[in-house]
Amino acid sequence: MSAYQFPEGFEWGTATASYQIEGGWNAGGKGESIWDRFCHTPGHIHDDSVGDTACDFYHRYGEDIGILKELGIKVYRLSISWPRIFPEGTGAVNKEGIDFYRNVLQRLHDNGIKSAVTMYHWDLPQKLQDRGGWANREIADWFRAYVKVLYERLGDLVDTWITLNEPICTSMAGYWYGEHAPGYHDYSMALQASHHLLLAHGAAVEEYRKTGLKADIGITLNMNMSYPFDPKNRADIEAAKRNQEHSNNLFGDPIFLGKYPEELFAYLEKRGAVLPDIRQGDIEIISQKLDFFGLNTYFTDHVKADESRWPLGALSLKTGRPHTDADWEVNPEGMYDLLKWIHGRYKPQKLIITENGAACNDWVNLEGKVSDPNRIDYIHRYLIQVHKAIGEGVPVKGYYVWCFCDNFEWAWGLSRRFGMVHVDYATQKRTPKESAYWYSKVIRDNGF
Ligand code: GCO
Repeated sequence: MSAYQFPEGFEWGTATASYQIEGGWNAGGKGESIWDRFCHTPGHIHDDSVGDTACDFYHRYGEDIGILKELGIKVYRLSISWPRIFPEGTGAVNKEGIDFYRNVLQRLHDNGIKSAVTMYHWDLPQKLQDRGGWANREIADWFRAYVKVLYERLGDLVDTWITLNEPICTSMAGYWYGEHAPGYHDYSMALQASHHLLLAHGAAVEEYRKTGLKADIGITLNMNMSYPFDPKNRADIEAAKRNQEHSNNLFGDPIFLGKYPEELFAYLEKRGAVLPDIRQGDIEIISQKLDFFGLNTYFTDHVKADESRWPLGALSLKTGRPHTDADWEVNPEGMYDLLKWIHGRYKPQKLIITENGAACNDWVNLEGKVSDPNRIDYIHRYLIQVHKAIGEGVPVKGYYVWCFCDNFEWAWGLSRRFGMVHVDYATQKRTPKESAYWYSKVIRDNGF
């Protein structure tokens, strides 16, 4: 028996996303995505890299699934590239795209690995961006038509469905701070896009329930705790509350409580933001019952009140705690606090941690190995907190490490390594890091 034993059947997994690993950006009939366009336009990516080839998963999935199998991974989370299925966003289905994902899913199945499929992990067809993307309300219908095809053509091979990944990043990073595709800087547009993302999510759930498919369906939200920088300062306490409502409740409340956070909306309006156009019936579509809550979490925020920060009046500051190579604070207790907070507020019947992990400055050493003790320590510490929360009744049923392999980290390009498997981008050679072997043993022992 391990000192930290996890419940029987705990789903140990690892996650990836299409644009970050697949490459083959114009192979097999795939259409252009907003990330192709964004990366091909100079000035957007930290190291000037592009995701054209990434980890070449498009051609090397067989090898990667072999490594997953060797490590004993129980669940593999991957995403579907919308423009691989619909090169034009809507209209004709690209059969080669369907075949590619069927082959991947079949291979996982044959190796006894369960699949968790995200239907949208940020690579929108460029053709739909040309029509306004997430700022256009019609996108809920475009998404509905796309997911219907996924249910029909892949449904027999998928074990878990995830509608959207981190919709707040799609809206805020894409339409407000412009760090992500399509790179706009308009807060009110970002709020409107958030509402359309929620509508699209609801449309996907509604469509799914008509299919009779038995797999679970949920959504992946990224959340984190916001603590006041000075816990005795009234203004900091309020700024932390606003910050947390913005990062957690903006999406969590409408989905799980059927209402938008009113106080936050009142504050935003007072500050001059234009609130989204919410129509009759929208909230009902958005708040349908889900089978699980998918959580991505990495760090915590320490928030100081700062009027000059528009619109939230909140500034996140460092506190002297350790940081990963992504410059994200290592704060495992934040995982425990967050799980308790989600459980208390939303009471999901089932929770899966669909992403957690660390970027580290790894390289292959003289012996051909990759030693990554900080990643092991990070995962170890966070899992201790997950275990504690489970012990107190939080129904966490699975944990997926982000990421299976090093990959294209969005605006950071190839400069941040999150993988348990090292990728040499020049040769595409894979080298499992020490963390991969460590995690493999955790899976075998169902604990540590
Ligand atoms: C996200 C995405 C992943 C990231 C990971 C590390 O959270 O941004 O889901 O695609 O790569 O989180 O930043």
